[in-house]
Amino acid sequence: MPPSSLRVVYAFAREMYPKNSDVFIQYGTAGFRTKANLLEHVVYRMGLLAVIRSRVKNGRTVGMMITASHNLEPDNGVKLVDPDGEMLEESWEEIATRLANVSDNDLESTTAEIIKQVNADMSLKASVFIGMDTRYTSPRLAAAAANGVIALKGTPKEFGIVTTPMLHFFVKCRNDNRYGTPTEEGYYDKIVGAFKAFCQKLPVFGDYNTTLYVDGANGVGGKKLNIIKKSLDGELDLHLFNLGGNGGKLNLNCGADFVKVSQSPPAGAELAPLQRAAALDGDGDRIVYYYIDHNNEMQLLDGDRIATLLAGYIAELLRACGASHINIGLVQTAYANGASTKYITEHLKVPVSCVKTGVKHLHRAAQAFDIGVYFEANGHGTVLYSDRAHADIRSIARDGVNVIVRSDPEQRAAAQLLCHVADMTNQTVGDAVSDLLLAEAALRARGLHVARWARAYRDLPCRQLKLLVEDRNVISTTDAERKCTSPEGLQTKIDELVAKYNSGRAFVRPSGTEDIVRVYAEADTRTAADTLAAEVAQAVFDLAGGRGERPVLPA
Ligand code: NG1
Ligand code: ZN
Repeated sequence: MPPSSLRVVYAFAREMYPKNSDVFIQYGTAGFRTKANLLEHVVYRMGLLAVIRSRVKNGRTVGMMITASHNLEPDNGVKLVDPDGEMLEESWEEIATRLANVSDNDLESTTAEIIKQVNADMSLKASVFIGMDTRYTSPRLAAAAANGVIALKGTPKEFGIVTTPMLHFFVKCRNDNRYGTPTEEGYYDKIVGAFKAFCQKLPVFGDYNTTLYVDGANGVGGKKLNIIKKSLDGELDLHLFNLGGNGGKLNLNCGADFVKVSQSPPAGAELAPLQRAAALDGDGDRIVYYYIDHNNEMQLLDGDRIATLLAGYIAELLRACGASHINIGLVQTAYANGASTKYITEHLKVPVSCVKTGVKHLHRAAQAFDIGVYFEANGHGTVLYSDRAHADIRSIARDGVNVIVRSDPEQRAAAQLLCHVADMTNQTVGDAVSDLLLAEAALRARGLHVARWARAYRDLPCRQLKLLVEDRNVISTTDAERKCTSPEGLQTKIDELVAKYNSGRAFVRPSGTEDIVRVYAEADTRTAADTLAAEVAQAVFDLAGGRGERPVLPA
């Protein structure tokens, strides 16, 4: 592109998307996320960067999603999606941060430097898919994204309001048409179609029933389920609430994050005891299950629980189809409940690895297995199948030919079910809709009632706290964030506190999405977990420069 036309680009940027704030903004675990009114110039610049990224990837399509996920309505954000439908490569996060923070005067030179640094051939075509959530600020930001793409002569394609995982799916399909068709219909055909095909092979039995209540967090996920609901042919009887009508506010007192962190049911839920229910987050990439027991207490089935359900069922199908050469593993973070890790290793006998918080870490670690199940405790996760696993399962399902043995009709039937399970899975990223269908499929196959699912193991009581400090980056961690290496003395103090409690475990880390430090604690009783969390929070406050009020111990 000749320099003169680039001048126009930056003049336009200054006119339309001036940098109106000096607040430093960082590309974190989930892209940029902050108050929506601080984001227009950032999103415009990310449109520029997306074009550069697409060209570095030889013109393959990349994605931009406008969302702040489970944050409240006034926030918004932008995440970039790589050509395989995965999160933006980590080494580009620093580049994104640099471009987002330069002054308007330096935008032109910095963009030129980046183009040189990443060796982008600016004569290539560039294609960028853009999606957004239901926030009222999203359309303006999506327009800023498209304008950024157009400015560098890329081609934007807007998908309107979609879930984050749908956009990831579209990007992958666009670059690899074997995976599916890059449209909303293509997504439903593949994922919902596989669920229906699965159900046709397995009639409902045992204690499973098809009624499921779903909290849509007043966001996009519930709206998409409302579309899907009509095509389920009675295989699932969805009762949706918190769909954004009646003044319901996005993620306010509802949604997966609220249910998980507050450990209480969402507003708007009217559930009979033992009724199975699920909650999505605002952009439809997280899901947790819950029910109200006979004591009127909520029982939570979080991401760990969904991971164990899926890993257990897939391992069973693998055995049933005689594909013991295909290995399966599970990936968690330090937030996984200790009881789940114990259950997976000792009962399911599936290997577990623990990685740093952030889906990109889990995704990468899951790729080390033939079939890798990964979930964060908060309900974000999926299952990945290697090409070899895919090919072998399909071949057993089709003609019984396996690299190891010739399979019998029962093995073939199990492989066919596993094919449907794989097709139901959005393998690009955690997807609440796909995970819901997967969990329902596994419960149906096992004739399992939600209360019996919950009895597989008992979660250790746990508590998460947030804490303000002067500079959260004074805390550094190691061992998949389970130990901290600074500030001095903090880990020793945490070790002392933990040692006082049965089954005690605690760790602290700076959040990647908020300006806070997160504290996690678990122990054998609710009081012990709450007290340990508060004691650790006090230690952080004292040793890591706490701000505001010192945390208090529970009464
Ligand atoms: P941070 O703020 O870095 O803890 C949170 C979640 C992550 C992940 C990201 C992205 C917890 C404890 N942390 O990250 O798991 O989902 O948001 O949304 O739930
Ligand atoms: Zn989300």
